[in-house]
Amino acid sequence: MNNKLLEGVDSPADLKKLSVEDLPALSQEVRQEIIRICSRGGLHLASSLGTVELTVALHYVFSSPTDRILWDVGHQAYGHKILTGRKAQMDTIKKEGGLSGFTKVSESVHDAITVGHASTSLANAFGMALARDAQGESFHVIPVIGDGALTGGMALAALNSIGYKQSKMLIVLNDNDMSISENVGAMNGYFRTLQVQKWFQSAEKGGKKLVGKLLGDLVSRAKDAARTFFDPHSKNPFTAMNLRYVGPVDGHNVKELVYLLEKIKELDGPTVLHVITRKGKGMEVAESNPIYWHSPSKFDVDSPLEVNKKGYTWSNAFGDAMIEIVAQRKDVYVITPAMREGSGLVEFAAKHPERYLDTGIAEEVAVTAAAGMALRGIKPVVAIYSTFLQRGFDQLVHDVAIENLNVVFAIDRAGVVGADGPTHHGVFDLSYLRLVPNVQIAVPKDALELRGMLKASLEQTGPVAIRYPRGSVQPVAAGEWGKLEWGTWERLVSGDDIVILGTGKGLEYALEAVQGASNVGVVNARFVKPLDAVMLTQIARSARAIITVEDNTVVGGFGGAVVEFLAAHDLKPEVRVLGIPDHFMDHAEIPSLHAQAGIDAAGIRRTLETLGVAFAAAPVAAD
Ligand code: HTL
Ligand code: MG
Repeated sequence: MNNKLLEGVDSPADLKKLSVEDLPALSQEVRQEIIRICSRGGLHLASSLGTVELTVALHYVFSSPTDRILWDVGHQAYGHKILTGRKAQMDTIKKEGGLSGFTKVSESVHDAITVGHASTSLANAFGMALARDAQGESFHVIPVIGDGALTGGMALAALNSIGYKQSKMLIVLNDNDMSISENVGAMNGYFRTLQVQKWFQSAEKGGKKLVGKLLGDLVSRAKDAARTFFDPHSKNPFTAMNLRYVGPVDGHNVKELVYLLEKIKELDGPTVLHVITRKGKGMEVAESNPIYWHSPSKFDVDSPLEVNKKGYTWSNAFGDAMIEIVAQRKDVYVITPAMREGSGLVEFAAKHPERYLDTGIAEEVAVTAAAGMALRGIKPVVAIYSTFLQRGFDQLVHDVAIENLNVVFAIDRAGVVGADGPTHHGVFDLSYLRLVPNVQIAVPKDALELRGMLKASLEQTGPVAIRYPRGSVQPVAAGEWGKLEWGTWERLVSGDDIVILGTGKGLEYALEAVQGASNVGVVNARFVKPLDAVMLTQIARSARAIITVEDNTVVGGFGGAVVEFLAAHDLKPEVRVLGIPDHFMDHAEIPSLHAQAGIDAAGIRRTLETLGVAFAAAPVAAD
């Protein structure tokens, strides 16, 4: 592919040297480049394909870095990275040491915010606009938010403040009628009733004047009727909040977008530009299955195919268990905040729509709706990623834990998650859950234990969190639930000079680490709260040293719980706490992050050596 236009573009300033007539061709080059980069697999393809023309138009009309373009979530910003001087590094995206998969302030002056979680762009833009006005500056603030991200409470609450303060900004609503799954919600339903204003395309010819005049009229606050433009409805959710509304317009007509943006740029106060785009635009397979192509596996650019990427995962084990549980008891309800695919719930949602709720990207609603269900006799299971439950923390405390409601949290992607990096690592949940009274925390070592814990959690009083990592796990036959004694730990390797207490991934590594060591025990510390006080006391009385291993921050996590317990009971073995260090770990492959943290087998062995453990030489293979 000959990237003759793109070759000359190393910054938005270079882009502005092109003629408007060149922009469709440039967009095609950017699009082909995104496809090429994403063919490596594991990258956010479809979202970035959908924003190509929008990206080109925004950078053509506005002047980054003076003007601030804020990409919500940041997963659709590959084109933005390409056009803002990072073209040559794009092949490093999401690799260790390479570019982030999202926008990141420390990565480029053109990245206005550091993101990964959805729905933050509007409040951030609001703050920037207020700061600008407070300091007498005049740059433009342009948050770009997807229809999925707009389902988040934070985004909606920010609109309320923006409409109230009337700060000048341009909110671009990038509406492709998709989140990762099909988008949900009443507002999304309303958007579908709107038609793209085709007649606008005639602006290129004779209509330009008229459009210019009508946009001009929008400036006039007195003319209420002119406050919505293009929208056939006189009121919509935005105008109701005192935001000027323009749209919906075709998000793939780059020349039209440029024309429109240039006009809107002159308007004061807050304006919403509703842009209709197609997720996966320009790549046939991605347009027809944007769910798969949201983040596809490796593919061939010339003949892109879908492949089953991950084998059997912890998420699948959870989803399969829930299908069986719902068949056995009718009082269970599964809730996901917009993560049906990632949480292993595709089949569940299809089989049990009457027991399934997708709240959109609204973790707070997911948790508090679960509280409401629990108050009325339903057993809710909130399927949620560790990193996204951070959004639901107050709801967990205030709405669930105080009344000791039996809400089950199935916490997926616990631990470091790899290439998505610090915004997505789930390394705080053991700490932030452990400090909440009434919450019990379980960490399964395998799929059978997960199933047993899920089943038993529905019989508990009070909230239960079950956390498991990203990645694959051995499947278990349907009907198998194991024999779990709730609240107890399990000795897996005997030895009492030094005992390693491992949770989850940490346990897996501990089992590997003790090979060839003598008198080092390994315990499956599968309950982090409450701890197995009986077994821990026994161990602490006999062992010279205890090592705790967890895929969670060392601050206030499982190791912290053990140390607190020992101090409270005046038990004094030496203790080493291994876990994720107290700094934000960058993106890298999971094993590499575990090695950096020193919780992999080699790291545990090094710790054992500092405690004087010698390892038998590895057996030499006979020829
Ligand atoms: N919850 C929160 C708070 N943040 C994120 N990022 C997610 C969940 C997971 N997530 C994404 S991208 C995405 C979700 C739900 C869909 C966003 O839809 P939107 O954009 O319409 O805003 P689109 O893909 O262009 O259609 C990631 O983690 C990357
Ligand atoms: Mg969308």
